[in-house]
Amino acid sequence: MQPPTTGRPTEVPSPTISRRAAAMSGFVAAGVALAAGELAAAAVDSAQSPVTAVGSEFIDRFAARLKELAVRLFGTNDKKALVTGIVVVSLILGIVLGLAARRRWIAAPLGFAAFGAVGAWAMSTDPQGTTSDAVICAAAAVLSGVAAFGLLWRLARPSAISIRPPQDPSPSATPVGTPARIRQTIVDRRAFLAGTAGLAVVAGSATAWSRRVRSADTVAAVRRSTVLPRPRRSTLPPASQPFDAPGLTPYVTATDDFYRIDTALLTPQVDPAGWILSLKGMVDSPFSITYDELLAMESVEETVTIQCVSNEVGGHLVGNAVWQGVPLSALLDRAGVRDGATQIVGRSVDGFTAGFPTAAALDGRTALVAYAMNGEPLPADHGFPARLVVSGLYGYVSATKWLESIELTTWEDFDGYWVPRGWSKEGPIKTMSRIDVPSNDAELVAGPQPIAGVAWAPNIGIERIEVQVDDGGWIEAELGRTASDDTWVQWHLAWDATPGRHRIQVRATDATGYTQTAVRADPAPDGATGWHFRDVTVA
Ligand SMILES: Nc1nc2c(c(=O)[nH]1)N[C@H]1C(S)=C(S)[C@@H](COP(=O)(O)O)O[C@H]1N2
Ligand SMILES: [Mo]
Repeated sequence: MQPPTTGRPTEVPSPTISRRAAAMSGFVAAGVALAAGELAAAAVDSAQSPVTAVGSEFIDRFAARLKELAVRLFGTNDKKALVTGIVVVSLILGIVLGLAARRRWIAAPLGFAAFGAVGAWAMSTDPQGTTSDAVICAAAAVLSGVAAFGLLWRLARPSAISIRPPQDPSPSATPVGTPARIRQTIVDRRAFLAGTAGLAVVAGSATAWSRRVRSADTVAAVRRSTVLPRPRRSTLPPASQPFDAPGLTPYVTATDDFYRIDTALLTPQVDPAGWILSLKGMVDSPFSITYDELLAMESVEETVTIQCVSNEVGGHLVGNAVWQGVPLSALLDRAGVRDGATQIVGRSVDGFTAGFPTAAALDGRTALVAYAMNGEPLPADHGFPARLVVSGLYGYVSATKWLESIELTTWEDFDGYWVPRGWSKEGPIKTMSRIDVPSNDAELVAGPQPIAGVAWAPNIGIERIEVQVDDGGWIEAELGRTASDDTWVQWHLAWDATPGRHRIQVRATDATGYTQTAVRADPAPDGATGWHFRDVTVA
């Protein structure tokens, strides 16, 4: 407590708030502000809140530029970590504002306003945010934050009261000259604690409720009631495979097991009722179609393996699914591609873009505006209501999810999302093979042991798989059946395992006659290379 500096000796010391109470007030008020922002976002049914908009901005602006981080960034856990980071930083800033308010109270409301401005700016510039939603959410956050701060500040401020000195029962103990009444400052600690706890609980429940509302898979219900049309043609997986080995990747990847890669902090929940797909740019007759119109068009079902450029040798960012959709060429024919339109750019509702050569859509390969995966409408995570699937191209240059427009432009005029972030403009999938069985560091018994895995060169096809154990010769493996050259192939080799430590390597040769290079390269900037190997011990 500060000693009185001026005035009469009996004056009450100027009421100051303890550092701890000030920090606590700022911390809780920041939490209230964040919660109010989430609540407002849920109330106006905005795809972004101030927090997620700042997170999305962060992804687009900084993190993606660090290639190493970018490879991992897309994992869902990292997205949670990013949101947690933003919340923690905000709460710390709240503490700083609380402490600053001890010197100049106005610092707190000004700080909250600045805070809100950042959130509003991020939301209004986000492809999934609107300026009006941004203003509503930021205003709710700032007003609630300042109100909560003001309330806690009042509760924390010592109040001056005058009390009667305690009456000591033994008269001799009463010093001479004790005044009849003294003035003291007290802090009602109970009220302050009740205030902080109450606000913290309210903020916590509001956040929890808003998060549930905002992350709800609203697409799930629509998907259930969607009846898929019958495709004109189906290139379906073979009914059976010639071999199986425990641990071998299934030929068709179950939708739930399919890898997921995207920059979206929250999976876009696109209501097909309000969705249209536009074909525009360098075309003779631009047009837009609704979800029902897309489903009414003649469709095909194709089995296609797609892969992420970030996949490491031996990695699992690759999957094979049966995709149903409208051939991209049918939509392009209807629009009439102009001469010189050398690039097709898919744009997502979340602002993501991917561009690939127009030639890829017209050279006869499988290129679809897909709306179904493995016999069901696309799940939200995989791009509902529609996405692109182009055989032979990495996802980052082709497979735009939550597709909103297809724009024809020139190769030079536009770079997709990942290109300015250091990834190659062209992204043909590199011929690749992977060992699934045995697992790394497996301990095997001597005798017959399966060596098996998958290999892929979508749009080209795999010609031959060879396996090498230690320094032995390359032995050709048996290949499984495929739906087409758009998919991976399972391979298998019966190995007579001999005791000792062994290194097993695999390499694929594709239908062009190209054999995978042994040269190890990282995924950046245009896909990993090298032979996958497994080290095992045989006893
Ligand atoms: N809208 C959008 N579409 C996107 C992406 C994205 O970040 N946003 N990522 C692309 C990348 S890098 C890949 S590898 C594939 C992955 O598709 P999947 O998640 O269905 O496996 O989606 C592509 N489509
Ligand atoms: Mo990717």
